[in-house]
Amino acid sequence: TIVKPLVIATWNVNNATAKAWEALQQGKSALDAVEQGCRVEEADPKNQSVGYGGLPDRDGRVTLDACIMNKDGDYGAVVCMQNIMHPVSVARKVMEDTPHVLLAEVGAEEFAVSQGFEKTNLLTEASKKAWEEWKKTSLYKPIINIENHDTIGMLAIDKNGDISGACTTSGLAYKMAGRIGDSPIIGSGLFIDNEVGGATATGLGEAVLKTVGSFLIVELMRNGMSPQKACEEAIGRIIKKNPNYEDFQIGYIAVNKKGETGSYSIHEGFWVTKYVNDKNTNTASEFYNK
Ligand code: SD4
Repeated sequence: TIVKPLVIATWNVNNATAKAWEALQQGKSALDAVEQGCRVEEADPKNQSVGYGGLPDRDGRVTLDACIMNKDGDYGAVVCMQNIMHPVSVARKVMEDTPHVLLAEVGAEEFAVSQGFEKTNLLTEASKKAWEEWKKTSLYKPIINIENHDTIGMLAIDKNGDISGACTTSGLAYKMAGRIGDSPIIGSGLFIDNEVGGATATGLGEAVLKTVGSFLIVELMRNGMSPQKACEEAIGRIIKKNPNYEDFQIGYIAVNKKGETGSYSIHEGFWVTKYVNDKNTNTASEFYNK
Protein backbone atom coordinates (compact mmCIF):
# COMPACT_ATOMS: atom_id res chain seq x y z
CA THR A 1 0.00 0.00 0.00
CA ILE A 2 1.13 3.51 -0.77
CA VAL A 3 0.93 6.05 2.04
CA LYS A 4 -0.15 9.48 0.81
CA PRO A 5 -0.38 12.31 1.46
CA LEU A 6 2.45 12.58 3.93
CA VAL A 7 4.73 15.21 5.42
CA ILE A 8 7.96 14.55 7.30
CA ALA A 9 10.38 17.13 8.71
CA THR A 10 13.51 17.43 10.82
CA TRP A 11 13.13 18.32 14.52
CA ASN A 12 9.95 19.20 16.42
CA VAL A 13 8.17 21.46 14.00
CA ASN A 14 4.50 20.60 14.49
CA ASN A 15 3.21 23.97 13.30
CA ALA A 16 5.21 23.65 10.10
CA THR A 17 4.05 20.12 9.30
CA ALA A 18 0.46 21.12 10.17
CA LYS A 19 0.66 23.97 7.68
CA ALA A 20 2.03 21.66 5.00
CA TRP A 21 -0.65 19.08 5.76
CA GLU A 22 -3.35 21.75 5.48
CA ALA A 23 -2.04 22.65 2.02
CA LEU A 24 -2.14 18.99 0.96
CA GLN A 25 -5.69 18.66 2.27
CA GLN A 26 -6.66 21.60 0.07
CA GLY A 27 -5.38 19.59 -2.88
CA LYS A 28 -2.20 21.62 -3.27
CA SER A 29 1.01 20.08 -4.58
CA ALA A 30 3.81 18.68 -2.46
CA LEU A 31 5.87 21.66 -3.66
CA ASP A 32 3.34 24.16 -2.25
CA ALA A 33 3.15 22.13 0.95
CA VAL A 34 6.89 22.13 1.68
CA GLU A 35 7.20 25.82 0.84
CA GLN A 36 4.31 26.79 3.10
CA GLY A 37 5.49 24.51 5.87
CA CYS A 38 9.03 25.87 5.85
CA ARG A 39 7.76 29.46 5.90
CA VAL A 40 6.26 28.82 9.33
CA GLU A 41 9.71 28.20 10.81
CA GLU A 42 11.29 31.04 8.84
CA ALA A 43 8.85 33.52 10.38
CA ASP A 44 9.18 32.17 13.93
CA PRO A 45 11.64 34.28 15.96
CA LYS A 46 11.85 31.52 18.57
CA ASN A 47 13.56 29.22 16.09
CA GLN A 48 17.12 30.59 16.20
CA SER A 49 18.36 28.30 13.43
CA VAL A 50 16.05 29.49 10.66
CA GLY A 51 15.02 32.79 9.09
CA TYR A 52 13.85 35.66 11.28
CA GLY A 53 15.55 35.41 14.67
CA GLY A 54 18.30 33.15 13.33
CA LEU A 55 21.63 33.40 15.16
CA PRO A 56 24.11 35.55 13.22
CA ASP A 57 27.60 34.88 11.96
CA ARG A 58 30.66 36.01 13.97
CA ASP A 59 30.21 39.57 12.73
CA GLY A 60 26.56 39.81 13.70
CA ARG A 61 25.04 39.25 10.26
CA VAL A 62 22.11 36.87 9.84
CA THR A 63 22.72 35.09 6.53
CA LEU A 64 20.23 32.56 5.23
CA ASP A 65 20.55 29.44 3.06
CA ALA A 66 17.57 27.64 1.51
CA CYS A 67 16.60 25.39 -1.35
CA ILE A 68 13.61 23.67 -2.86
CA MET A 69 13.24 20.77 -5.29
CA ASN A 70 10.15 19.64 -7.20
CA LYS A 71 8.84 16.42 -8.70
CA ASP A 72 10.44 17.15 -12.07
CA GLY A 73 13.92 17.38 -10.55
CA ASP A 74 13.99 21.17 -10.82
CA TYR A 75 15.88 22.92 -8.08
CA GLY A 76 16.34 26.48 -6.84
CA ALA A 77 18.41 27.91 -4.02
CA VAL A 78 19.70 31.03 -2.35
CA VAL A 79 22.85 31.14 -0.23
CA CYS A 80 24.16 33.63 2.28
CA MET A 81 21.22 35.98 1.71
CA GLN A 82 20.48 38.76 4.19
CA ASN A 83 17.39 40.81 5.08
CA ILE A 84 14.69 38.60 3.52
CA MET A 85 12.47 36.57 5.83
CA HIS A 86 11.44 33.81 3.42
CA PRO A 87 14.45 32.39 1.58
CA VAL A 88 12.53 29.21 0.71
CA SER A 89 10.10 31.28 -1.37
CA VAL A 90 12.96 33.17 -3.02
CA ALA A 91 14.52 29.77 -3.82
CA ARG A 92 11.26 28.76 -5.49
CA LYS A 93 11.30 31.97 -7.54
CA VAL A 94 14.88 31.24 -8.60
CA MET A 95 13.73 27.79 -9.71
CA GLU A 96 10.63 28.95 -11.55
CA ASP A 97 11.44 32.43 -12.84
CA THR A 98 15.16 32.54 -13.68
CA PRO A 99 17.41 30.56 -16.02
CA HIS A 100 19.59 29.73 -12.97
CA VAL A 101 19.42 27.44 -9.97
CA LEU A 102 21.52 29.19 -7.31
CA LEU A 103 21.83 32.87 -6.36
CA ALA A 104 24.15 34.20 -3.65
CA GLU A 105 24.38 37.11 -1.24
CA VAL A 106 23.55 40.57 -2.63
CA GLY A 107 22.44 39.11 -5.97
CA ALA A 108 19.92 36.88 -4.20
CA GLU A 109 18.70 39.76 -2.05
CA GLU A 110 18.30 42.11 -5.02
CA PHE A 111 16.46 39.42 -6.94
CA ALA A 112 14.13 38.90 -3.97
CA VAL A 113 13.39 42.63 -3.75
CA SER A 114 12.73 42.74 -7.51
CA GLN A 115 10.16 39.98 -6.97
CA GLY A 116 8.33 41.96 -4.30
CA PHE A 117 9.90 40.49 -1.15
CA GLU A 118 10.26 43.05 1.64
CA LYS A 119 13.53 43.79 3.38
CA THR A 120 13.46 43.02 7.11
CA ASN A 121 16.05 43.20 9.84
CA LEU A 122 16.35 39.52 10.74
CA LEU A 123 18.45 40.00 13.88
CA THR A 124 16.09 39.93 16.85
CA GLU A 125 16.99 41.34 20.26
CA ALA A 126 17.26 37.79 21.66
CA SER A 127 19.67 36.67 18.94
CA LYS A 128 21.67 39.89 19.21
CA LYS A 129 22.00 39.32 22.94
CA ALA A 130 23.10 35.71 22.42
CA TRP A 131 25.72 36.89 19.92
CA GLU A 132 27.00 39.58 22.30
CA GLU A 133 27.25 36.97 25.02
CA TRP A 134 29.14 34.66 22.63
CA LYS A 135 31.57 37.44 21.69
CA LYS A 136 32.84 37.57 25.27
CA THR A 137 34.67 34.28 24.69
CA SER A 138 34.38 33.89 20.89
CA LEU A 139 34.85 30.22 21.49
CA TYR A 140 33.84 28.28 18.41
CA LYS A 141 32.60 24.95 19.60
CA PRO A 142 28.96 24.23 18.81
CA ILE A 143 27.15 22.17 21.38
CA ILE A 144 25.51 19.05 20.00
CA ASN A 145 21.72 19.33 19.66
CA ILE A 146 21.71 22.65 21.47
CA GLU A 147 23.38 25.22 19.31
CA ASN A 148 22.75 24.88 15.58
CA HIS A 149 19.56 22.99 16.15
CA ASP A 150 16.24 23.17 14.31
CA THR A 151 17.17 23.70 10.68
CA ILE A 152 14.07 22.56 8.87
CA GLY A 153 14.27 20.02 6.09
CA MET A 154 10.84 18.92 4.88
CA LEU A 155 9.68 16.22 2.46
CA ALA A 156 6.09 15.75 1.27
CA ILE A 157 4.04 13.43 -0.91
CA ASP A 158 0.83 14.86 -2.32
CA LYS A 159 -2.39 13.10 -3.27
CA ASN A 160 -1.01 12.34 -6.72
CA GLY A 161 1.93 10.56 -5.12
CA ASP A 162 4.40 13.21 -6.24
CA ILE A 163 7.32 14.12 -3.99
CA SER A 164 8.95 17.51 -3.31
CA GLY A 165 11.25 18.85 -0.62
CA ALA A 166 12.72 22.02 0.88
CA CYS A 167 15.37 22.96 3.39
CA THR A 168 15.94 26.33 5.09
CA THR A 169 18.40 27.56 7.72
CA SER A 170 20.41 30.42 9.14
CA GLY A 171 23.30 27.96 9.18
CA LEU A 172 25.71 27.36 12.01
CA ALA A 173 25.60 30.02 14.70
CA TYR A 174 28.70 32.25 14.74
CA LYS A 175 30.00 30.80 11.48
CA MET A 176 32.65 32.68 9.52
CA ALA A 177 31.36 35.40 7.21
CA GLY A 178 30.42 33.88 3.88
CA ARG A 179 30.20 30.34 5.19
CA ILE A 180 27.62 28.20 3.40
CA GLY A 181 26.44 24.86 4.72
CA ASP A 182 24.82 21.79 3.25
CA SER A 183 21.22 22.96 3.51
CA PRO A 184 20.97 24.89 0.19
CA ILE A 185 23.22 22.57 -1.79
CA ILE A 186 21.56 20.04 -4.06
CA GLY A 187 22.38 16.46 -3.10
CA SER A 188 23.77 17.44 0.30
CA GLY A 189 21.08 19.15 2.39
CA LEU A 190 18.28 17.92 0.12
CA PHE A 191 17.64 15.64 -2.81
CA ILE A 192 14.43 14.53 -4.52
CA ASP A 193 13.94 12.01 -7.27
CA ASN A 194 10.24 11.57 -7.85
CA GLU A 195 10.78 8.02 -9.17
CA VAL A 196 12.54 6.98 -5.97
CA GLY A 197 12.04 9.29 -3.00
CA GLY A 198 13.68 12.13 -1.12
CA ALA A 199 16.07 12.87 1.72
CA THR A 200 17.14 15.87 3.76
CA ALA A 201 19.72 16.63 6.43
CA THR A 202 20.38 18.65 9.56
CA GLY A 203 23.46 19.13 11.69
CA LEU A 204 27.08 19.95 10.89
CA GLY A 205 26.82 20.86 7.22
CA GLU A 206 30.48 20.36 6.41
CA ALA A 207 30.23 16.62 7.13
CA VAL A 208 27.08 16.28 5.02
CA LEU A 209 28.65 18.19 2.12
CA LYS A 210 31.73 15.96 2.07
CA THR A 211 29.59 12.85 1.70
CA VAL A 212 26.80 14.33 -0.50
CA GLY A 213 24.49 12.77 2.04
CA SER A 214 20.98 13.31 0.66
CA PHE A 215 21.91 12.19 -2.85
CA LEU A 216 23.59 9.15 -1.36
CA ILE A 217 20.41 8.21 0.51
CA VAL A 218 18.22 8.56 -2.58
CA GLU A 219 20.65 6.46 -4.64
CA LEU A 220 20.73 3.77 -1.97
CA MET A 221 16.93 3.69 -2.00
CA ARG A 222 17.02 3.46 -5.81
CA ASN A 223 19.11 0.33 -5.37
CA GLY A 224 16.53 -1.20 -3.08
CA MET A 225 17.40 -0.06 0.44
CA SER A 226 14.60 1.03 2.75
CA PRO A 227 14.62 4.72 3.80
CA GLN A 228 15.69 3.64 7.29
CA LYS A 229 18.64 1.53 6.11
CA ALA A 230 19.70 4.22 3.65
CA CYS A 231 19.81 6.86 6.41
CA GLU A 232 21.85 4.48 8.57
CA GLU A 233 24.32 3.84 5.75
CA ALA A 234 24.74 7.60 5.11
CA ILE A 235 25.47 8.20 8.81
CA GLY A 236 27.87 5.24 8.66
CA ARG A 237 29.88 6.95 5.92
CA ILE A 238 30.23 10.03 8.10
CA ILE A 239 31.31 8.00 11.13
CA LYS A 240 33.94 6.19 9.06
CA LYS A 241 35.42 9.42 7.68
CA ASN A 242 35.27 11.46 10.91
CA PRO A 243 37.05 9.99 13.95
CA ASN A 244 35.79 13.06 15.84
CA TYR A 245 32.13 12.18 15.26
CA GLU A 246 31.55 12.38 19.02
CA ASP A 247 31.83 16.14 18.69
CA PHE A 248 29.04 16.83 16.23
CA GLN A 249 25.52 15.83 15.30
CA ILE A 250 23.97 14.93 11.94
CA GLY A 251 20.39 13.81 11.39
CA TYR A 252 18.85 12.49 8.19
CA ILE A 253 15.26 11.81 7.21
CA ALA A 254 14.07 10.05 4.08
CA VAL A 255 10.91 8.92 2.33
CA ASN A 256 10.41 6.57 -0.60
CA LYS A 257 7.78 6.41 -3.30
CA LYS A 258 5.63 4.07 -1.20
CA GLY A 259 5.54 6.57 1.64
CA GLU A 260 7.84 4.54 3.88
CA THR A 261 10.01 6.81 6.00
CA GLY A 262 13.26 6.56 7.92
CA SER A 263 15.53 8.66 10.10
CA TYR A 264 18.91 8.25 11.74
CA SER A 265 21.40 10.45 13.57
CA ILE A 266 24.86 10.17 15.08
CA HIS A 267 23.73 10.99 18.60
CA GLU A 268 20.61 10.81 20.68
CA GLY A 269 18.43 13.90 20.63
CA PHE A 270 17.38 14.15 17.00
CA TRP A 271 13.60 14.39 16.60
CA VAL A 272 11.40 13.95 13.58
CA THR A 273 7.89 15.30 12.96
CA LYS A 274 5.58 13.38 10.68
CA TYR A 275 2.03 14.21 9.60
CA VAL A 276 0.15 11.28 8.13
CA ASN A 277 -3.38 9.85 8.40
CA ASP A 278 -4.60 13.09 10.02
CA LYS A 279 -2.07 12.76 12.85
CA ASN A 280 0.94 14.94 13.63
CA THR A 281 3.54 13.01 15.66
CA ASN A 282 7.01 13.60 17.05
CA THR A 283 9.39 10.67 17.21
CA ALA A 284 12.85 10.39 18.71
CA SER A 285 15.12 9.15 15.93
CA GLU A 286 17.22 6.01 16.13
CA PHE A 287 20.90 6.91 16.53
CA TYR A 288 24.40 5.43 16.20
CA ASN A 289 26.31 6.47 19.31
CA LYS A 290 24.65 4.35 22.01
C1 SD4 B 1 24.31 23.97 8.38
N1 SD4 B 1 23.00 21.95 8.42
O1 SD4 B 1 24.30 25.14 8.01
C2 SD4 B 1 23.00 23.33 8.80
C3 SD4 B 1 22.79 23.57 10.26
C4 SD4 B 1 21.66 22.81 10.88
O2 SD4 B 1 20.08 22.54 12.55
O3 SD4 B 1 21.21 21.82 10.40
N2 SD4 B 1 21.12 23.23 12.00
O4 SD4 B 1 25.34 23.30 8.46
